[in-house]
Amino acid sequence: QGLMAGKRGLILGVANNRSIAWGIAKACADQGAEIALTYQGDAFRKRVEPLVAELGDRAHIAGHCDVTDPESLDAVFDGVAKKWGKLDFVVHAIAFSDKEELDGRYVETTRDNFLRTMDISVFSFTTIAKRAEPLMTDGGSLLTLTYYGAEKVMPHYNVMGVAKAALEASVRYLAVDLGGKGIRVNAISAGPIKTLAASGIGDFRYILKWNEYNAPLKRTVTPEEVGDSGLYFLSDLSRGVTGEVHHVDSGYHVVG
Ligand code: 0WD
Repeated sequence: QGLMAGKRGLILGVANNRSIAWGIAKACADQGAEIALTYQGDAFRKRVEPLVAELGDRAHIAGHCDVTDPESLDAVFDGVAKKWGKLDFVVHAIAFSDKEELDGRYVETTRDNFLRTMDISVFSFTTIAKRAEPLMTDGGSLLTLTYYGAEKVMPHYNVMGVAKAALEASVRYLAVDLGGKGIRVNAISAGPIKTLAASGIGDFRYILKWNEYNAPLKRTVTPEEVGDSGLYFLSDLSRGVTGEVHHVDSGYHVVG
């Protein structure tokens, strides 16, 4: 029963119960999807296990996955192939940059952190799409998370803004590559939400307040709201939509 009945999907990037990926996982499970979640290392395993238990038999853990370690990605996709034999959707909610460089000037970015940020936050989506493609035998939906700092200069977002611009371009190229197989590729550009990843961004509380005062809806968004919009992209409701970057930001992008 539900919009996601019969659909099976892999969700990467749940760190805790405030993660955007968790908002999406709940929305999909509520509509009947079966979900596999990954965690990054043992520290996150303890956080993710009780969340998976909350979803009952709708969810299971697909294992440890660090996107900088291709073997861990292979293991996760092998596991999914063995258990399900196919895949209907994948959510990529992963990004990383050195906290020291999410403050001050973009021009100071080091080569090491630039490459690492691009690897974890951009290339990972492409390599995940490549691994998902052979499993999406009835078509499918791939979804990633981006931020307005890709389009406009936002304070302290720095190298992550450059990475998100590349991620949004990847969405368009992947949409063309995979469209012939009925695989759709989209991104949600979420407004600022207080999560673990966001806590690394300098002056984040100020950014939240700024959005609250200036966004048309006069408030910030929640992981549940991003989850409900995610449901649209992962379900057949959006079957005619691909290559899209959709803002779920209380409308901030029309004024910012
Ligand atoms: O305001 C926000 N929170 C926004 C977040 C606004 C707009 C977009 N986003 C994006 C983020 O850039 C990211 O792509 O949403 C996505 C999800 O982020 P989140 O929900 O805000 O953050 P969080 O709950 O921390 O989940 C991101 C997780 C990591 O957590 P940490 O706290 O360690 O950064 O991504 C995972 C990790 O669990 N992650 C990795 N997973 C596998 N391999 C890796 C890696 N190498 N690095 C980070």
